[in-house]
Amino acid sequence: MLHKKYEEELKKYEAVVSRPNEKTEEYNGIYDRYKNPVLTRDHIPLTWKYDLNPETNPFFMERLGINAVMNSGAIYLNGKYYLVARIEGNDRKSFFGVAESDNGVDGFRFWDYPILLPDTCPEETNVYDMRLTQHEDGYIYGVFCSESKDTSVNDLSAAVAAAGIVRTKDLKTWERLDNLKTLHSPQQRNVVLHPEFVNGKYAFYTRPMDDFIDTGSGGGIGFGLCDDIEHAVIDEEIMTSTRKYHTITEVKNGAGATPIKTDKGWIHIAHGVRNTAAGLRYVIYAFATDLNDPSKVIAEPSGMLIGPRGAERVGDVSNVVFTNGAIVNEKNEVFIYYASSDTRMHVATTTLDRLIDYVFNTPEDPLRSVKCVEQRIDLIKKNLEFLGK
Ligand code: M1P
Repeated sequence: MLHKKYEEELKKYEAVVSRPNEKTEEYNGIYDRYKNPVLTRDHIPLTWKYDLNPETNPFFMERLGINAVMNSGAIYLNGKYYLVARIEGNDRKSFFGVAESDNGVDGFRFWDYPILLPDTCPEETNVYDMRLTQHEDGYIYGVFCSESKDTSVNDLSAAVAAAGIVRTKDLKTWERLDNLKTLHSPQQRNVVLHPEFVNGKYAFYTRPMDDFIDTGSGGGIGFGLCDDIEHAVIDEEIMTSTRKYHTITEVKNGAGATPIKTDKGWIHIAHGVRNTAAGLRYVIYAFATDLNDPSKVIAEPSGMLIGPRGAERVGDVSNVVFTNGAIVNEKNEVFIYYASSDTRMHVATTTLDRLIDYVFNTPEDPLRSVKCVEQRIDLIKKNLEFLGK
């Protein structure tokens, strides 16, 4: 017989996963936010946390609790919306699970089991933040952070970040390939595979780092080519969107969603980090690169696209929004999936036309206050003239 608490908790779980979502009233003309997160720790099936047998779990206790559900890769397949979420157990270790929805804004349910990646890296301690790329070679690739202890220094917290690579055709069977090697960057995180071959090669957006937390000499989001995806090695990394003084990317930035192809260029939705007295602040920004040379930035709107607001500002790592997945469906509706404060997942929706307009017609950051005021006065002047004042 099942524990009576099971029925109660199951009802709560069903209420959360079947809760309809709706847009908030916040308006900016660029995208809509939603009232409810799309995935939280409460979306984790009870079977992942409890031992349901009253003989071995008489108090109906969580045996393997879940702390957070966040940074998710996203893909649209056969009319369904899939998130490959980063799920963090109470033990701090992250792993991946597939959640599926019919409409992309609510009803996300995890499949019965999380993803068990092939255990090919004995030194790997933690995995997180998978980016999904439907590549023109026919595979869906997942590129994620593979974290190991840094044994070269006498510091218990020292770690090394590398880009792990897996591939699949159905999100069920995953083949693990060699981790990406970048010959001139000691560490890598936030690596994204470009969906098309570039000059006949696989192309990656990278994030060169000297250290696990500090990017050090890493100047921004890099780009590099490799011949063999099964043993991927990048020699030269060139810079795309760079870090800039006194901007939202001053401390670091990193590629997010797999770039979206449009008539005007590849649209990238990435994250930028600045430092504050309250700690690092992560926001989401966008830029575009050339269709024929996806490393060449051709537009970069000023400032952030999405910043942490309201309840999003609070969580395990507060004042953070982070994206590693977006979907464009056949109606050219765009779903930007983002996590807040390393705790839960949200969606912001827009259309491809709006996103293109935002990326290509929003002025660039002029980098100095006086120039920003001139930029704004120019806008006000045009508006007042338009209003006949
Ligand atoms: O805690 C905020 C984010 O920090 C890291 O991002 P970055 O590599 O740019 O510093 C990542 O670990 C990410 O998972 C996390 O959300």
